[in-house]
Amino acid sequence: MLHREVSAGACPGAPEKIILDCDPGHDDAVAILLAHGSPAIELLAVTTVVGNQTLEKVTRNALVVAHVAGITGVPFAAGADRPLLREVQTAPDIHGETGMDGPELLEPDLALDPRHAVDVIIDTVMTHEPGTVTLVPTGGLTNIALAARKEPRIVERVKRVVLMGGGVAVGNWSPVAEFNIVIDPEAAAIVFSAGWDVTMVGLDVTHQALATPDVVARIAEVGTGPARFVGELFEHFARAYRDAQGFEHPPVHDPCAVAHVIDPTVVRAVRMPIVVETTGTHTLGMTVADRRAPAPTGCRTSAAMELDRERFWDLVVDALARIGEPGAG
Ligand SMILES: [Ca+2]
Repeated sequence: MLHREVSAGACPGAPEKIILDCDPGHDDAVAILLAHGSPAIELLAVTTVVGNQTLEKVTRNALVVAHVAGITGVPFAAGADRPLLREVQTAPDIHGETGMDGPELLEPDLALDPRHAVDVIIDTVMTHEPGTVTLVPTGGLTNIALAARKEPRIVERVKRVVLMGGGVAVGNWSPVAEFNIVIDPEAAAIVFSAGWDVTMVGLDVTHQALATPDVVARIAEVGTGPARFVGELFEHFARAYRDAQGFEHPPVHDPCAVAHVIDPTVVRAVRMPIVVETTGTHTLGMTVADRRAPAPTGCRTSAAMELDRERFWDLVVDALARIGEPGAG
């Protein structure tokens, strides 16, 4: 816990309490590490959802990351193993057969929380002060939608939802739809329209969060086990994104949502109405954003439009440095 003490002077105010709902996933792994290592974040729980790979695989991967980073005392719980209505779609082209191809994935020695992820989300929100817990989904929105339906009081009780997904007029799984939204568009529609404050950290910014060689070098310089693990993740991720989507350097999507919670000036969002297309013939899963200013009174949705790339990677490198070498005392 040394890094928490070191951070005390550098971080004014109490850390933001978050629940990270994810599908690790290379970029989810970095999101977990950023949340764990940042002094501005208190990680209350990590929950998993089918997405990049099957629920079983992404849950195992989440525990692997916890083991690598020495995360203890944080509940990890498995959630939905399929979308609300649709068939399961995974992303082996990007994330490989394990969902986190690249590093050696040692058998994690951590136990899962016995509760369903949806109950962990509900219990955590309901046992904390109203307006103090931020939900940070970085996978499909199945768990979050189910939690909002099972315990509607969480909608006014959470501080806000900051999700990685969607994009303003940009897609990756279709010309107009992003993976996390299109794999469960009905769940996304529930989450975007629930009435809580939703910030969409989408492809508009995450396609700027590229793991370029200078970033890879900075992470390698940290020189610890977790940093080497990220380096090995990025090697696979770079190859996969080049082959599957023609990217010169891979976009590291999910930590952008965590970065927005840490510092909204690093990932800047603009308020605008956003709805999710659930019936379009060619536009299923599109996040339809109305950029006509001004946003109507009472609009509760925002889209991240601008990334301070330098400061974003500073946050990631700093978090890794603070995590240090788990188990090294
Ligand atoms: Ca993800």
